[in-house]
Order: sequence, then structure tokens, then C-alpha cells
Amino acid sequence: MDPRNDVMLAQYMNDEPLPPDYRSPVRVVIPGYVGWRCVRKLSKIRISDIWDNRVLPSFATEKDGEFVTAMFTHPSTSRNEQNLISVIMKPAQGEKITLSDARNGKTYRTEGYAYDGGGHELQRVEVSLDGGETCLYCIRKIPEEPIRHGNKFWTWMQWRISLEISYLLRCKGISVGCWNVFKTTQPEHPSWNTMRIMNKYWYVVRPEVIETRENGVPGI
Ligand SMILES: Nc1nc2c(c(=O)[nH]1)N[C@H]1C(S)=C(S)[C@@H](COP(=O)(O)O)O[C@H]1N2
Ligand SMILES: [Mo]
Repeated sequence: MDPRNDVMLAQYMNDEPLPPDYRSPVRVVIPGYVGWRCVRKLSKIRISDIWDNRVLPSFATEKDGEFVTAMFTHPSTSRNEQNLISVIMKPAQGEKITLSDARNGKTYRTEGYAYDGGGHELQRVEVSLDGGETCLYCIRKIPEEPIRHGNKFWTWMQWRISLEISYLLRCKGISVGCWNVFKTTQPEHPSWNTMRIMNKYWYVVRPEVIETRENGVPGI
């Protein structure tokens, strides 16, 4: 119902008709909103109240009951706009990084993506190698094309940072977090709710730095 929140009815994806997995012939795409609100295999549209996908406070633990029912039907608990997320794509979990590269002074390029719902701009992405005590500022690739209505960022953003491999050797993990236009950031830990949804806390990857012999074969 918001005139500045674009809604698309899509028949094509990457210039091809929607494949059956995406439930052809037509689907809804609501940028900035959670996937669950983007109905596939669309047959009719009607305006209605929605009683699903609710984020309840953590003290609502029972499955039914008056309180939970009231919460489930209250507009404030509906899950619509996506929330802040940042993810490390490289290194992958458990990826092996060779130590000989560290001796040669090589750096390792860590990469990932970040996104905020509602079209909000992402202003900062930081990785940490010491559980958040010190943070390293990442380079962001800011999209230009998908900005609409002057300030709606309808797509994810890619980020990268080059790290000294010798630092990776000593670190317990690489964590990432991002900040949006409100200077709000992701929490370190999840906050429990009955449906276990909308939890996008620090993303942590633990690469494995391994010793290699001169011929590149992993040593012991
Ligand atoms: N008809 C129908 N549409 C649906 C769903 C579904 O189960 N049935 N799942 C939703 C959810 S939860 C998501 S995340 C997206 C996934 O869309 P994708 O296949 O384009 O990633 O479709 C949404 N649309
Ligand atoms: Mo989903």
C-alpha cells in the first residue's frame, strides 16, 4: 500500500520465463521485504490481514493461549521488512589457507555481502579478528542502478577487505557486522523468539591455516 515501496509482478527472471522451481507463470517480488511476503505462483491478489510469520517477544514461549493469539494478530509483530544482515562468502567455513603464503607476505581477500531491508542504505561494514575488540573497515561496492525514489537501496551490497595471512593464523575467527543509515548495527548474539526468525547476528567464519611443504602438499 506504500506508493514508494515498489512491488513487481515478475514473469521473467534474467530475461528467461520463470523456471518451474520459481513457480511460473507469475510471482510477486517486493524489494526490501522478506521472501515470505513474495508469493510465487500467483493467481489472484486481494488485500487482507496476515496471521503468519510473526516475531514474538522472547517471553512468549507457549504455542497457544490468549496472550500468544493476541500477539499473533497484532500488527506490531508482523514480519515484513527484512533486517540487517552481513555474510562472509570468502573464506568459506573451514576453508584451508596455506601458511607458506603468509611467509611470502601475501594477503588474503575476504569478501561477502550485506543487505538491509526497507531500502535502507548500508553505510559501514567491519570485520573483526578478535571477537569485536578491534574492527577493520571494509571496502564497499555501492550499487547505483537499483536506487529508486531518491534513496531506496533495493539490492545487496558487496564488500571486501585484504587481510594479512599471519593475522588469520592467530585469530579464532573472522566476524562481520554492518551499519545502516540509522547507525544501527547487528547484534553479536541472536535473540530467541518462538518462530526463530529475523535473527541476523554477527556472521563468523573459522578458516583453517595449514602448513605446506615446498611442493604445495599439505604437511603434518
Ligand atoms: N507459493 C509460495 N510462495 C512462496 C513460498 C511458498 O512456500 N509458496 N515461500 C516464500 C519464501 S519463504 C521465500 S524465501 C521465497 C523464496 O523465493 P525464491 O525461490 O525466489 O528464492 O518465496 C516465497 N514465496
Ligand atoms: Mo523465506
